[in-house]
Amino acid sequence: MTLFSDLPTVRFEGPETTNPLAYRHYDPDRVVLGRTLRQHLRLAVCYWHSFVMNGADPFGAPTIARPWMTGEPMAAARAKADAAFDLFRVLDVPFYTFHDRDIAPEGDGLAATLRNTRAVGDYLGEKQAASGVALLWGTANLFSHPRFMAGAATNPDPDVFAWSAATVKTALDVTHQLGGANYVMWGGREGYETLLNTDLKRELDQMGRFLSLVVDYKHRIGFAGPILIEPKPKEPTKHQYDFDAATVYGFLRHYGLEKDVKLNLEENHALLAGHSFEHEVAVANAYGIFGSLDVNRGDPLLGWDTDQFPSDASQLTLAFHEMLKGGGLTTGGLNFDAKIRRQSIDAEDLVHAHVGGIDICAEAFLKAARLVEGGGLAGPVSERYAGWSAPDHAARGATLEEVAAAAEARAVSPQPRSGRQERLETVVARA
Ligand code: XUL
Ligand code: CO
Repeated sequence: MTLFSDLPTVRFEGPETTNPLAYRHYDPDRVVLGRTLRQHLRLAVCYWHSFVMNGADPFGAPTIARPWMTGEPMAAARAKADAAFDLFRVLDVPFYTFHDRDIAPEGDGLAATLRNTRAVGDYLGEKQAASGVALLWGTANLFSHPRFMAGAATNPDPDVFAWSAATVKTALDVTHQLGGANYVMWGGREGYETLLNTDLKRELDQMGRFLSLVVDYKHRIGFAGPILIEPKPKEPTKHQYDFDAATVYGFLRHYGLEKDVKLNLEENHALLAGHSFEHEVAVANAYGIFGSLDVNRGDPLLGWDTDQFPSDASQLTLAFHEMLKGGGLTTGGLNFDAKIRRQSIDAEDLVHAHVGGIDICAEAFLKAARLVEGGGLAGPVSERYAGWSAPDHAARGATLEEVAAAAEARAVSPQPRSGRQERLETVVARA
């Protein structure tokens, strides 16, 4: 028996249903743009917020108690896994994600901790085989324990760098063993509070070296999926090194890693960086490093990472539209890196949160697909740039003098043309 045993699997009942635990938009078998919604969306439940989060905040004690939060730690880890896979069954999601510390407890020292990770990894393998649920990505928690307070790869203490390497090696081994489609690295505390105590160039070099070691190892063990960096501009450190998609691309180029590493983009991280979610997806596509999405939202009135479930399709539609323009998801997926609020203490709150979030994703995706199918946006964009197919000076290899001569030879000066923004915004609103 788990907290979710009594709940049936949530099914698609269509937009008219009054059943709160039914999907209105997420019909997993519906075919759009040549693939089913299940194949397009590749939905994933995250372990940490759903099964580890206890509602504690800086002002108060935990509010959320689950059966697996007490007792012998390894038995509790297995009970947590049983409950997790039961929730995946209820939601009918194809994927899940985890940090090593979400699935298994710290042991007494490094070797014991790594043994715990591997042991629960074996147990998760059995759960996957029995359920058909697959691992979208694994990752390592290199930020919660005090040893990581000054960073993991960027720590001034080389022993923390080595400890982190051992931790990632095991998390990647377990992800590989479980057939994980990607491996994620969010730069937890890779950043700084003040330059007064920080050698920024040295820390970037350490981070570049760490990532190179991980990429080399991934190739040696034959892990086929990409390594994904998850950009975030601030929190927990004042200045995170993986600020946004463009910053990470510059970093990857500098250390020669742009072929092996892609991005896991998160909606509210984009907003915290002063970008829209769709901007980050477009930048990743432009550089060929789009990987996966964390689809949790922020709150426009709060300037931090609230990790809320999506509740408004319009916040995702344009990001999904950019994603579709780039060909859609391949190894990546849509991960709910989202948590219920502190007062949502019932297990059923987790179910409602995911059902609502999944439906919002489906609604936004279907709208994005209609925008692609309708061509109402693509046409005007190609028209806008149509002039570039004609002139000689557009040819690659033309020198500055040749481009200048072409401009001087033209009799008329270029004519301004409307950007048609409002017309296009209306196309989106009406899709
Ligand atoms: C933190 C965050 C992480 C990553 C995985 O803001 O998004 O949970 O998704 O480490
Ligand atoms: Co995230």
